[in-house]
Amino acid sequence: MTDYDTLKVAMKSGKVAEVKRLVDVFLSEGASAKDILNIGLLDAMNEVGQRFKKNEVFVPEVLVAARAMKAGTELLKPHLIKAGVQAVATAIMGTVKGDLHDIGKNLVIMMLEGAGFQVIDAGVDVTPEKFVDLAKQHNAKVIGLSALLTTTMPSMKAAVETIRAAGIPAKVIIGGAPVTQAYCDSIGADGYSPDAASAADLARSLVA
Ligand code: B1M
Repeated sequence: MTDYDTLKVAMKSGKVAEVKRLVDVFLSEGASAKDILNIGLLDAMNEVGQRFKKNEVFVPEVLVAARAMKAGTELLKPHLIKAGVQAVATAIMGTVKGDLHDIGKNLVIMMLEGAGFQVIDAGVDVTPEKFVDLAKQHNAKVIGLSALLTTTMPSMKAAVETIRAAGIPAKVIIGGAPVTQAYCDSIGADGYSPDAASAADLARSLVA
């Protein structure tokens, strides 16, 4: 029998082909897709996230682990659908209007996916109206806003105001290098986190 530790090690070191091979072996041995996802892939991704938070690993390590997780998840998808396994919730994630930085946003997306969310990537330079439209369309429970420029922080405020005015019940979380908890409080967002792993923890706690 294959063991989950072997799968976790392969995932944490970003070995895409090995992760795919092990997922196939687990499936052929009769393991449930839900266990492979939760005990193997999500646990490993969570560990990478926690180590990233403590500066024990850095962006490249997170990116390779996330790529391996994606490859494993793709193989599990049809089995998860058949077994009726649902995502924790849907989250919309985008960089706010006027801002084209997307590396941090993409990391947050990976961590959210690692935490079991279905994530709709709204992209960069996202208008408040687009956040509202996507949240309605996908019945989102979380909307994540990223900004890297002091000049685009006001776009976060505009997004929060537009989302509230439209009556969208989703929790709005914000982050990005210039963003602070004080700014979050001042614009009435539901939460701030300084890094991608904490963003996933925050999102999970807000929908719990
Ligand atoms: Co830009 N840029 N840039 N840039 N750029 C910065 C941000 C800057 C600090 C550089 C500097 O001057 N030292 C500066 C901003 C100054 C300020 O406003 N305070 C700056 C500037 C001025 C600009 C331009 C205006 C430059 C110009 O054209 N004159 C221009 C603006 C374009 C625009 O957006 N309209 C510009 C353009 C660019 C590039 C296109 C060249 C490129 C972006 C490429 C891309 O994203 N695809 C770029 C880059 C790469 C940077 C730096 C070098 C790196 C940013 C990055 O990706 N960091 C940056 C300087 C620096 O940070 N050293 C800089 C890595 C990433 C993982 O971190 O995005 O902070 P970050 O995400 C973190 C956390 O912040 C958090 O999680 C992530 C990881 O844990 N986080 C969240 C992010 N979003 C979150 C959301 C959450 C929670 C956490 O909840 C939803």
